[in-house]
Amino acid sequence: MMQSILLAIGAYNDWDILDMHAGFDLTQLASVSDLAMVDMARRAAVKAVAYKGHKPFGAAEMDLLPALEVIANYGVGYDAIDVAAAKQRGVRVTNTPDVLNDDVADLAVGMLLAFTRNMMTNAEWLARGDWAEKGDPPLARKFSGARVGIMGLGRIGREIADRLAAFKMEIHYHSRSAKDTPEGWVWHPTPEGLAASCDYMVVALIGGKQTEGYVSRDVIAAMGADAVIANISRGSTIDEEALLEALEAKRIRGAALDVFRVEPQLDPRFQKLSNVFLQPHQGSATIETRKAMGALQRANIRAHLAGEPLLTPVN
Ligand code: 8YV
Repeated sequence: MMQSILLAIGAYNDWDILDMHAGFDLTQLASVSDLAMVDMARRAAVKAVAYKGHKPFGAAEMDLLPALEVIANYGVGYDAIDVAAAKQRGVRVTNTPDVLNDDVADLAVGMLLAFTRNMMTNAEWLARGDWAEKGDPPLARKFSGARVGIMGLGRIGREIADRLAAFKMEIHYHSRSAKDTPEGWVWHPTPEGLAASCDYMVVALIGGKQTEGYVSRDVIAAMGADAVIANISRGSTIDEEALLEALEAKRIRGAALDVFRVEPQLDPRFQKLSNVFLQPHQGSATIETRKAMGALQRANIRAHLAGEPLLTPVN
């Protein structure tokens, strides 16, 4: 019988590679776009893919792997993977939920604080010697006690809201239906209603087609002139053109963004703005969490190959 091969696609950390080498007959590929370059006989023996990346992994890619049984995604968001195409081919898909909730929530709060307390410009002020030369920098804005709106109160959204409740903030949220929350949290049935009701709006939606442009031009228009938007979900959830226009025209106070419609070549208009705090998709990027994500990804693959139930299945 042909030995089954694990195909690891993407830029992995050394600890992941070492573990995969120890446990599997491993083939590595930098990007899913290089799939056709893998020797056909080797491709035909691939049962499992460990996928790390945001490029589309669709029907065409799956068809290059005729023995494929499982795609284990490194990340909670699996919008890059065409789950319907996988289902059609009897391919199971897994992701890495929960292990990254704390990190993503920490970053959301950190970005909002960094933005609203001018931490980046203040650090630059100090580094340039302006403190001694010019005195104190311009005053920042207060964060604690403000109204925050969470767009999408899933597992990550909830972690963000719990943290912000400790900042004495008034918690508003929008999701399809009202959730079981602590007393006083306000549910908004429409995204526009949420946008109109908060000083800070954090987008924590799931990615993919169903939320494409969910934070629409109308939602952005409903935000107050003093409001700030943060996004730690996917760039696709926001109408990016409408957001850029609002930021350029200073129709809203600002944005704290970890994700963009195109990554890593984000729209250069973002880099020209002074009313933003930008991060290069760092939500889950800590050593501890990345180790946990890799471990969960491999645990799913091992479970599948052993005929055991998947730990965190998507389909
Ligand atoms: C990425 C993420 O997986 O979990 C997600 O959905 O977006 C991230 O954790 C990470 O950037 C590796 O590609």
